[in-house]
Amino acid sequence: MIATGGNERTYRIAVIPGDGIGREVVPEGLRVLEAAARKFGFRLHLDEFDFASCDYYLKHNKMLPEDWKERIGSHDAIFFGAVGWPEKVPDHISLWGSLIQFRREFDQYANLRPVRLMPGIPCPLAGRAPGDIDFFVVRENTEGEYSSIGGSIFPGTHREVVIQETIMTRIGIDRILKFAFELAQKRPRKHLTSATKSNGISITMPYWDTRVEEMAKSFPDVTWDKYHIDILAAHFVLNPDRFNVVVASNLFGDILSDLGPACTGTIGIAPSGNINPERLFPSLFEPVHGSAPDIAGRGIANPVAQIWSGAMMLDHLGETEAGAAIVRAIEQVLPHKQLRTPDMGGTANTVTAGKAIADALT
Ligand code: GGG
Repeated sequence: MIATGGNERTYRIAVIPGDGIGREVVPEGLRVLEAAARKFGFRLHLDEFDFASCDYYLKHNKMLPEDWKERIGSHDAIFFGAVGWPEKVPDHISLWGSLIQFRREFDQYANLRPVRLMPGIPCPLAGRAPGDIDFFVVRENTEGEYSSIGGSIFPGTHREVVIQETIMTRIGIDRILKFAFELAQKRPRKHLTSATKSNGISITMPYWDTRVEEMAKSFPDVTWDKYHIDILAAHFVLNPDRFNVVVASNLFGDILSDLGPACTGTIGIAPSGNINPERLFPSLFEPVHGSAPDIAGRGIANPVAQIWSGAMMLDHLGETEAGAAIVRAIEQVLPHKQLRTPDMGGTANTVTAGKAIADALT
């Protein structure tokens, strides 16, 4: 935060629209953030960057400039759109060259992903009303299955062998479990669910389970249970109302945090925070959805996930009232079909939906 004299608080935000619909939803996120800043008496100093996009890669043969850490590392937060355009750059190159660098180098080890049934959105599960589904997926964000350690032998022959390691460290598991237990402790139901696959993945996953048992001893007021990921996925669809905080490895957390919002009607509204809880580095806020090249440029992308990610960013920066007001504005707008985008059965375009939320801020 920059102290600007008087009572005014100024936050320096690195804005990275990225690819595809990221470039359409980020402006709507900024529209709402700026409306919130005016209303709640703080300022946003926005610096926009063109890197971490496939067009940048096509020009420079890399996703990020050499000095990217210096250029965004002292900002208060990063507001990110989406990355990936497989017809331009293979997905693993664009993802590993950008988002995963940010998560690792800025030690954003906690990926916080709310799943909530919002008013007005047709829920694919019968008999559920807003309030029934309201939980968080906490995804480990810096290790696990996303290791990039491995290799191949005999490439291109019938004897080809391809190996990729999973990394689980005691520090890495303990810190994400502590984050998740602390979150569960703050919520009324004080319950935590851990997802593994300890019968099939016989070394790393049972280790994760033992660390959960150990960590739980420090949180006697939090109840907890554990599931294998396969049956947990079934419960997400059949009984999503039973969850409160769900903690999982990098890959499992990524899958669950698409599945959860899909059970509430659309992943187009799902926000996320890639958090460095110690605040040694900027945290990054982005929609769970990707760049959706198939609908990019048509003006129909749902801006809600980006706008809600902005609310999470304000909450993280200490502007909790402004963050809560944005979520309320989203809840007020969504019941109106003419203000929702087509993925939610509505008729609005991206800009109309964004403006409606900015106007609804109270
Ligand atoms: N805003 C989300 C985004 O751009 N996602 C790209 C992606 O494929 N992410 C995979 C991941 O988070 O593991």
